[in-house]
Amino acid sequence: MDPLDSGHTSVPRQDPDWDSALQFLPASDSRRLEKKPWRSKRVWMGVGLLLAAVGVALLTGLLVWHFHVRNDVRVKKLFIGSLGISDQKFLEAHEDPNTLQFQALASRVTHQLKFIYSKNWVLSQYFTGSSVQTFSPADGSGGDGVVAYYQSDFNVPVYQADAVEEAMASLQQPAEDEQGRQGRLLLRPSGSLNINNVISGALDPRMMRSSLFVKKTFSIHVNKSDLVQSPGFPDSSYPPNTFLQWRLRADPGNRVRLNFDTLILEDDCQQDFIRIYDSLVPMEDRLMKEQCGFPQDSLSFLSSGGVMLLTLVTSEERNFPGFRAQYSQIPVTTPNCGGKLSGPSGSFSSPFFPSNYPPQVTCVWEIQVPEGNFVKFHFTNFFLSEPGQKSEVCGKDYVDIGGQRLCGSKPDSTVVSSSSNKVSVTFHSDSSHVDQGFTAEYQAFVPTDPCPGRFRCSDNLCLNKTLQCNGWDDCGDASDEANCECEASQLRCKNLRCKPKFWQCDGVDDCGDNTDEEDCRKCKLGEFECRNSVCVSESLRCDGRDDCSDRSDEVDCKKALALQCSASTYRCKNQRCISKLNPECDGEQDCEDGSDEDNCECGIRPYRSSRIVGGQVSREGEWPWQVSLHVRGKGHVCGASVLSRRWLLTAAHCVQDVGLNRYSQANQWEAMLGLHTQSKTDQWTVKRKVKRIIAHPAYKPLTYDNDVALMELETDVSLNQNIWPICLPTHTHSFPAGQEAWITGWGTTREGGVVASVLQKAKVRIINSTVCNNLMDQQITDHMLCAGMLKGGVDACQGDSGGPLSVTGSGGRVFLAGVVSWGDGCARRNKPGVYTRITEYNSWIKENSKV
Ligand code: 4AZ
Repeated sequence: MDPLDSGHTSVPRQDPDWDSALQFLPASDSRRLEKKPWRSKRVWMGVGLLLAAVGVALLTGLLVWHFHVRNDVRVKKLFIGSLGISDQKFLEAHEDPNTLQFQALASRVTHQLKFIYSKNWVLSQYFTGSSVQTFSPADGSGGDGVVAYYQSDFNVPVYQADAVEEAMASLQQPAEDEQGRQGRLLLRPSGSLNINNVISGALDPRMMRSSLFVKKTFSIHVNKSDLVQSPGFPDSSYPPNTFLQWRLRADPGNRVRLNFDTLILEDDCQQDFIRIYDSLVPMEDRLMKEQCGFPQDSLSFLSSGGVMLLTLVTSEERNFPGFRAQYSQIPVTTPNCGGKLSGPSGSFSSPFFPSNYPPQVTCVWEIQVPEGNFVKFHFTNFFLSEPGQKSEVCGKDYVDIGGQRLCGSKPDSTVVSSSSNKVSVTFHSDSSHVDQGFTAEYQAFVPTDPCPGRFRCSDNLCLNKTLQCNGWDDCGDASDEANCECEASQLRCKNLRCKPKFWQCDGVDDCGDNTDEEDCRKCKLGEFECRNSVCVSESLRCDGRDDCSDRSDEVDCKKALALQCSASTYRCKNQRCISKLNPECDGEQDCEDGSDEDNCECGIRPYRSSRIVGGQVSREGEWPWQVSLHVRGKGHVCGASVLSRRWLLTAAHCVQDVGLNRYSQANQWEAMLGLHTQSKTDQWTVKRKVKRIIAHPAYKPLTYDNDVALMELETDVSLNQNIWPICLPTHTHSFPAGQEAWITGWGTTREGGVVASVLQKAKVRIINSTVCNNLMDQQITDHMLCAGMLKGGVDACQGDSGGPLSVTGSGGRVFLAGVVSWGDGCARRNKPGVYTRITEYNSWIKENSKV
């Protein structure tokens, strides 16, 4: 080896005057080249050591934090459950926690729960205690067997919360398998209870809110039917920060039935809600329904067995009237769903329809039609919705027709056909979440001619032949409107439907594919066509100004820009103006100060249970702002709308003296609120004397200009499911031409006809004022608004005057767009109804009534 290769030769000269700059030797200096790796190795070792030290420190810190600090962050987990005890007999004393029998059995249950948890290493570490809340007899066991309802508490480190949930879920398997073999839970100390079923789940966190300072439980036997209601109902709102539960028990062999006639809660379920359980404790697995707001669907419930729990949770703010429900019991055996159905046609439905079906039922219908026929099922109602249900699988609640499963909700009627003459139909509901169910009709058909003498839709639905090519989709899949010969007076839409030519370019998509509104543009590129056909620059859209004069350039503007105030901008309470059209009560806060969402209890239908020319009968509670104004000795004379508990709005022409009739005098009138059928009052109807009438001072009897009047009731009315105020639109609220609106009233059902007994409703559309003015001989002022159907047939008529023209806003609340005022006859072609334009009277109404 060359000595120059030895590392020792690289030791630098120890020259005290050594200039570091001289280290940079030319590459050919071999000594310098050998010296450098040794120095850099030392530097890297230092850095490495430092990094290792930092790493160790970090790891130690993490471990300390993990085992010390994180371990200390604990959450309280509360599980609610039930377990069956097969070797005990239920005694009356088991309902009363103060009895020795209750306490003795409760103590055995809590011991056994402790034992069960001790066998699981996760649960045993964090379990803090159990308590038994109540007992009930086990269902269908001939008197033997008890169900214990319990609560178990765990104090769990945050990072173990999921593990505890999993461990609790693993206990949920029944203790015996299908062959009756003993399962894990029977691993129990000698002398313990024979537990046959354990179900539990974490309590909903909204029921554990620390703000809930009123907590009460009521125990009710439902063998005598009676009412249960929220505190204060109906005279006052329910109290804040409350958690109430009603335990409902039926006699053995019976189900609990609970029918709500009113439910008016805050419409945010995070705040106030009721929950109904198929249990005596709030177990998630047995939750039948959660409800808040003002539901429209069926509120009639049945338990699977003999118990039910109703809970009410309320928050600090926004308390509403509450609920009232009737409880009763019915034998478990009624109705006997399923069975054999034969013959060429028939019908069947889910148990208790239109009430919600009970949980845990299975019904099987064996249907047989004559040999050689197939069966067609027509579901006229289908509501089997359940959270978490996957429509491809239908693993929760479902209807199975010969292997084809249906679930969820189907708003249009559904038709399913078989390919044999025998079909088995199964309805199944699981243990949680119920819905209204279904009604079905079945019919045999000859496979070669499924609709003898009738029109056949592509899904095999049969229709009256007159419905074919009538311009409307009666099949539901439009097959009745395909391949139609259009008449000369009709235009052919691209989707092959025929529609009157008159409807072309009227701003409404009558074809359904907008063909009748295509090629109607008169405006140039870069211009926006207003609904009234005026062209304005595209740049003027959504600038907060009414450039079209019908505000249509400000429709569909998503953003609420702060803007300079103008006549057409919405002014917030803080005097700032925003560009969004109709921001009031749309459920979104648009003003900085939130004032656009103040006073927005109006315009909802608290509860819907189940003339006008060309209309239909309305459902009870569908138009809770509709009032019938009666004159003493004459009965119904005019309509009106509820604005508040004290004030109504009607037409000025209703309150004018006519000959000897002193209609302008308040004492002549009686207001009927919450009325559905004339001369048929119920617990929701309120009759009030009128204290004061304020007709608009500028009302002109000759022209019907300013046809509006306020009526003050002698005393306030309580709002209920059939009495609720309509929203008053602000001055800038837009009701553009083409918008859908509803007219309601007890007026005559045809020109010169007789008044209706049951409240009628009809759908109309707002009509462009310029078009209307031309059709109505230039008699339409800026204080009027036209609505109707230009083809005729649908309109308000005599006796509807003073009633509302209701329009639903984007947030679902209903606004009073107009008051029925006048017209040229009723329902005549090209003669729309004329209404008082309420946006023009917002200030006058507020000044006079303070609503
Ligand atoms: C009326 O006499 C009346 N077609 C109300 C509305 C209409 C016509 C007449 C509109 O009360």
